[in-house]
Amino acid sequence: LPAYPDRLNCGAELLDATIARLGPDRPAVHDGHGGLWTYGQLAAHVARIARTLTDDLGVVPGNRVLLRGPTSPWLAACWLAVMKAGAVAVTVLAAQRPHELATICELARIRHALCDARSLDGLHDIRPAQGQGLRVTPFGGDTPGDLLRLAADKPSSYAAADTAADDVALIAFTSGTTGRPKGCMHFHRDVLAIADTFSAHVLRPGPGDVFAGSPPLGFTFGLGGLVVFPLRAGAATLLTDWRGPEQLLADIRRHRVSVLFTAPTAYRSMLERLEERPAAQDPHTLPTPLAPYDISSLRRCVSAGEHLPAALWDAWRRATGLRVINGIGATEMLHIFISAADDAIRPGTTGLPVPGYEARILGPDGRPLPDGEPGLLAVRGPTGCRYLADDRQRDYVRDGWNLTGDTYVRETTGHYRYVARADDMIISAGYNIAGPEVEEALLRHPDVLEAAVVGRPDERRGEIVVAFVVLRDGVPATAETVAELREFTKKEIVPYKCPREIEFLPALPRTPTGKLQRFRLRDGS
Ligand code: 3SK
Repeated sequence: LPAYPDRLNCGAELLDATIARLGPDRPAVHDGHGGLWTYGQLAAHVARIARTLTDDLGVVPGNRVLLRGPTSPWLAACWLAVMKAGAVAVTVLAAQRPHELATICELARIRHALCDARSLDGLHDIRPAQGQGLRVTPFGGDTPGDLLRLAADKPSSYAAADTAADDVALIAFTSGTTGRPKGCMHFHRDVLAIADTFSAHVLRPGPGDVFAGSPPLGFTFGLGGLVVFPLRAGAATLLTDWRGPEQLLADIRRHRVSVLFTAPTAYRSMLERLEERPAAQDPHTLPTPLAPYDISSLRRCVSAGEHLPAALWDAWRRATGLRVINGIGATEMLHIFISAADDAIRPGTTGLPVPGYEARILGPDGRPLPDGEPGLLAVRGPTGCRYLADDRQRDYVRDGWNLTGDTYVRETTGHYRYVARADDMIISAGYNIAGPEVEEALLRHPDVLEAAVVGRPDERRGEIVVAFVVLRDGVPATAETVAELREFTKKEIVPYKCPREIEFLPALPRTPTGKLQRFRLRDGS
C-alpha cells in the first residue's frame, strides 16, 4: 500500500492524477445508451458541478450531501464533485423509502441533496429533526433549478479542496437486515486504499479494461467496483441502471466488458440464459440470433455481497471457462478484504486476506482459534469501521480488530471458508448447523434454483431446520418434489442437518442490495 501524503483529495487522485498519467482522451464512462465521456469530459462535468455546489448551493467543505438516483454517469460525476469540493457524500439507494431517508438525513445532519430527477419521490417532504428542511437539487430534469443547467456555464476546471487524508469523504449507511441504520464514515485515504489493495492486487486492472456490473452506487460494492477501481486504473466503466441479466449479458458484448462485478443471484440468472444455448458450441462465443451472448471479453468475474455456493462457482466455470473471484466485503470495511484470483483460488472458500489486511478466527472468549475450527471472523487493515455516533461501534471493533459477524473457518492452506452469519447458526437438539451447508446440498439437486435455510423454534429440539426453495421453471411444487429433495439431502449431508420442512417460494426475499432477508423467512413476513 503506498504511503499517502497528509493532504489528499480522493476526487483529485481519481481524476486529475489519472489524466496527468494517461492524458484526457481515454474513454472513461459509458452510459449504456451509446453515450461515452472521455476522462477530459468527465473531469469538466465534475468541475462544473463542484463549482455549482460551492458557488450556487453554498456547500462548504465538511457539509454532508445526499446523493440519490439510479446508476448513471451523472450520479458518478456528482459523487466526484462532492469529493473535489471537500464535502461528504452520503450515497443512498434509489429504492430506499422516505422514512429511511428521513432517518439517514437526521443521523448525518444532511442539508443538501442532489437527486436524479427520476428518483425525487418522497424527498421533498423530508424535514430533518434539527430544523430546516432539505435543499433538494435535481439533476437530469428540465426545470430551471436543475443542477446541470446551473452548471452549464461554469468553468471546466476546478482546484480540489485541500482535504486531509483522514478527512471524512463518505458516509455509507448500512441498514443491515433489521434495525436502525448505521452510518460508516470513510476517509479520503480509505477510498484510494480499496483500489490499492483489493483492486490492485486481486484484479490488477489496466487502462484497457472495461468495468460493468449490477451493484448500485449507493452500495459501496458498486461504488468501488464501478467508479473507484476503474478510475484509479485509468480504465473505462459502464454506468447504467440494472435492467436484468439479459441486459447485462448484452452490455458485456456491446462494450467488450472485461471486469464484471455482481452477486451470486445475477451469476445464477445469467447462467440460466447462457445454458439456453445449444450444447457442443464454443462456451465463449455464441452466434446471433440463436443466443445473442458473447462474453469472450470477460477476464475477471467478481462475486460478493452474499455467500457464493460452490455449485454455482463450478457451474459458471463449466459454462464459461472462467473462475469467479469470490470476495467478502462489508460497508464497515468499505470494500473487499478477503478474496483470491487465478491459481490462488480454492473453490468453496472465499480466499486469502487481501494484501494489506490481516484476518483471524476468534473463539467465544475472544482468543484466536486453530485452523479448522469455526469461529468469528476478525479483520484489520487500512480501512475499518467508524460508525457515526453509534454505540454499536464497541461491538464491531475490539482491540483494533473488526468483528464482521460472520462465522468462518481457516483451512490449513490459509484460505478462509464461510460457514454462516454468526447469528444465522441453527441450534437443533444441541447440534450447531450452518444454514449455507444445507443450502449447498439442496443446490446440488438439478431442480433447485435457489435455497435458503433457517431455524424455526421447536419445543422439543429448540429449533428445526426449514428450507425455502425456488424450483427451476417447470418443476412442480408437489409433495413428491418435497420427498425427492429430502431423500436427496440425506445422501449429501448427515441426517441431523437435513431439512425437516421444505417450502416452495417463487423468489427469496432480498434487500435492495441483493442480500437475503433470512429474518423474513423466520418471521414468515
Ligand atoms: O456488504 C457487502 O457484502 C460488500 C461486499 C463487497 C464490497 C462491499 C460490500 C459492502
